[in-house]
Order: sequence, then C-alpha cells, then structure tokens
Amino acid sequence: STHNYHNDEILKQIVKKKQQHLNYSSMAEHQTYCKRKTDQSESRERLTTISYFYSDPEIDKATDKPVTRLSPMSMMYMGVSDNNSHLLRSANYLRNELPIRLAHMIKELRNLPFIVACHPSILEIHERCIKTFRQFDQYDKEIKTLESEKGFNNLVFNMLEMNKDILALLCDGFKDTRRYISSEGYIKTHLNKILSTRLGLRLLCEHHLALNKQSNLNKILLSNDIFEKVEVKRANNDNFTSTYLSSNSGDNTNGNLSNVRDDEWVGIIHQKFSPKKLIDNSAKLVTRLCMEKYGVAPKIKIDGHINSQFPYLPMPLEYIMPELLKNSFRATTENHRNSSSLPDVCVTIAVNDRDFIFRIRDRGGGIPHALGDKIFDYHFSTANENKEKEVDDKMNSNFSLDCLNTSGFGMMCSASASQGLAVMHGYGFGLPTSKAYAEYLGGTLSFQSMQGIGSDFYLRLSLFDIEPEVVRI
Ligand code: ADP
Ligand code: K
Ligand code: MG
Repeated sequence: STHNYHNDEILKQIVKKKQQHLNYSSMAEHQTYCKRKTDQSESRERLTTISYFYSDPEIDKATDKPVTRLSPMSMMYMGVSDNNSHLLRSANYLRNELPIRLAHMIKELRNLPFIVACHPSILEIHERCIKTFRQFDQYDKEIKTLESEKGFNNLVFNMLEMNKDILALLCDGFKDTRRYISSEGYIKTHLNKILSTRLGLRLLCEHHLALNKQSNLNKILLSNDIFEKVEVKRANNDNFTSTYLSSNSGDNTNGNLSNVRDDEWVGIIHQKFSPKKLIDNSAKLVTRLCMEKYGVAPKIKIDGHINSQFPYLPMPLEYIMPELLKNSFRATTENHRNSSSLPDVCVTIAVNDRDFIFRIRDRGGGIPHALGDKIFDYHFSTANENKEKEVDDKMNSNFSLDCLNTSGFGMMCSASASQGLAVMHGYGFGLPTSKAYAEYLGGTLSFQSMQGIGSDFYLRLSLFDIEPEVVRI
C-alpha cells in the first residue's frame, strides 16, 4: 500500500543519513556539518520571528483606523439595562475598539529608535501586543449571545493579565537604552503615548469585566430567594443593594472589583466618588511604607471640600495619589531627620462646577532650583544619585518587577498592598507617569516649590458632566 511505501522511503532516507554521518572522516568535519545545520535552522527561525513583527496586513489596516474614545457619561449611560443587553453592547464595542488600540500601541513600538526597540523587554511587549491582537481574529462577527460573550470575556481577562507588568518592562527597556538617545523630549513623548494607550486599554477592559461582575451580583441577589425582599426594600429604600453588599465588603471603598456595589458603581465609575476617602486610603498605604523604610512617618491633614461626592473613576487616582504622597512623605522625613517631630503633609480638596483639585503641601524642603522640571523626566530620581535606592540590587530581579506590576496600576494598591507599591521611591517613574495619566484624563499635574521650605503639588481633574466633555477613556 502507499502507506507502507511511504514508510519504506523514510526508512531508506534515515539509513542514508546515518551512513553519511559515519562517512565523515573526522569529528571536526562532522561538527561543521552539524553547525551548518543549526545555523540554517536558526536563521530560518530568526526569519519567521522577524516576519512576525513586520508582515501583518490586518495590523496595518487597524493602525489606520481612528480610536473611539468614550466619555464617562456615555459609559454610564450605556452601562445599564434590564436584560443585560448592555453587556453585549459593551462586548461589541470592545471587539472593534481593542484591536485598533492595540494596533496603535504596536505602531508606537515600531516608531521607537532601533536601540530601544531591540531591547528584550520592549520586544516582549511588542510580541505580546501582536499575539493579543491576533486573538481577536476569532471574534470577527457581532457577539449576539451572553454565551459567546463569556468566551470573549476570557480574552479581555487575558489581555489585562498580559498588560500587568508592561510598566516594569518599559521601565527596564528604557533604563538600559535611554543613554543612547540624546533627546529627553523624544523619550517622554513615546513613553507618555505608550503609557496612556495602556491606561485606556486597561480602563476599558476593567470596565467591561466590572459590568459583568455587577450583573452577576444582581443575579446572586435575585437567586438567593430574596428577589421579593429586594423589590420591596427598593421601594422603601433606594440604597438597599448598596447596604446589603457593603456589609460584605466592610468600609473598603477602593475601586476594587471585589467590592463593587451595583447601586454605586457602573463598571469602574463610582457614582459617589469621595476625594477624602481616596486620600485616606492612599495615606494609610503610604504611611505603612514610610514606617517600614524610615521608622517614622508624618501625619496627614485633609481640609477643603472633604464631604464632596461626585461620579468619577477612582482607578487612575489610586495610582497617582499614593505616588504624590510617597514623594511628600519621603521629602518630609528626609528633610527633618534630626528633628523630634515631623511637620504634617496637608492635602486640600477643592471642587467647583468644572473641576476638582488636590493640593498636596509638604515641608520637605522643596524642589531645588537646579532640578526644576527635570523631576518629570522618566527615570530621573534623586534616590539614584544618593546611591540610596532601596531596591538597587533587586532592580534586576523579579522582585522589583513584581513591585512595579502591582504599583503599575492603581486598582491593585488596595488589593495587594502587601506586595504592591512596596517601593517608596527609586525608579523615577512616579511623577511622569502620574502626569501622563492626569493629562490623558484631560487634567494637569504641576507644582510650586518654596525652596528651603517645601513644595505644593497640584493635581487638577475635570468633572464628567461639563460641556464640552473633557474626560475621554
Ligand atoms: P522617585 O520618587 O522614584 O524618585 P518621582 O518621579 O516620584 O521618582 O520623583 C522624582 C524626584 O522628584 C524625586 O527623586 C525627588 O528628588 C523629587 N521630588 C518629588 N516630589 C518631591 C517633593 N514633594 N519634595 C521634594 N522633592 C520631590
Ligand atoms: K521622575
Ligand atoms: Mg516618587
């Protein structure tokens, strides 16, 4: 039969090959033969790898499409329905939008200078983006059932997972290569763009998964045979669901998925965001870190519109606020090493009809004249100069990457406070990343320094419901 014939052929070839090997006159000759073989296969492998990065018409097409940034108002409006149709709507928006945003990220990576783009950490990011982009291929048609939406959600979840340590990889990739690029502005533009694209991607994914989680919570409430109770209580007390769930989650009000409450949250948007609570939670975390590092920590004073509440996205702020407090705590502690008491760090909240502003004021000596705006450069840190970077020898280990993983995005700071944000300072990413995030959200981050006394940092962010809508995700 043909089958046997085929096997015979293969056998013959093997015998022939074996004989060839035996015929080599010397070991050296044999090794040259083997080396040529591996060289060939290596270069073939390299070619496939390289073409992986270059020839994908789908990516090229997606790069040309414009990004559709949603306003939080429309996210809230589209984030509810009686029959869960909003989940399908959200999934279909993501199905179109995520590949486009990934392609824009890929475009940005392609535009990096050769020396940076070649770095293994940057290649790793590049490769992951392409891989994730291709995983969207299977969802080229409208998602029509909640069943197929479940499968799609796995992809969204994986995307968040692969996104986790991007900040650490970027930090690593630029740290080694930036010395070959003379223009700081060039580095800043690229990193700002990559970091804010990533922020947008993360927020969209988290939002979609949170919407799912919230609709499941509704289901649990209903299936627990308390359907009637819910209905009755709702009629008497609009806050029933929120009190029911908050008794499970304690007073932890971070933007953590585990304590999403359906009345107060629409996806990742908190209807009753409280700036005061954000500061309280961030201060708790930073005080612990500061105590670990210095054995002391300044107190925090909060004043201004401490009772204000309005709809906002806590997630990015849960990154920015701890970063600003860490800097103020460090400056205060180091500037008052020899005194018996530390001056307070004072945060003032102001809310008006357009925006809300945090002023973080410390008596940490201020930003020296010679530094000025350099503090907003990526990788710039005075901790490096003083050789007191607490993570120096850990910089290349997984430990440091893990730290950045979790501090890399706000939401994690409450959930994994024990590992996350475990670093007081040293990477020089805190201020530039916070500024990039603030600007992505249509806000600003600036400072005034009273050299010799201390500094004021101003974080200004736009409210959602103003015209024209400034905030877009
Ligand atoms: P890192 O904290 O890792 O050093 P950052 O980007 O957060 O990086 O800050 C950069 C530098 O700006 C710090 O190393 C410090 O020298 C300076 N800086 C930031 N905030 C303050 C502050 N409140 N008071 C004095 N110096 C500050
Ligand atoms: K910096
Ligand atoms: Mg810092």
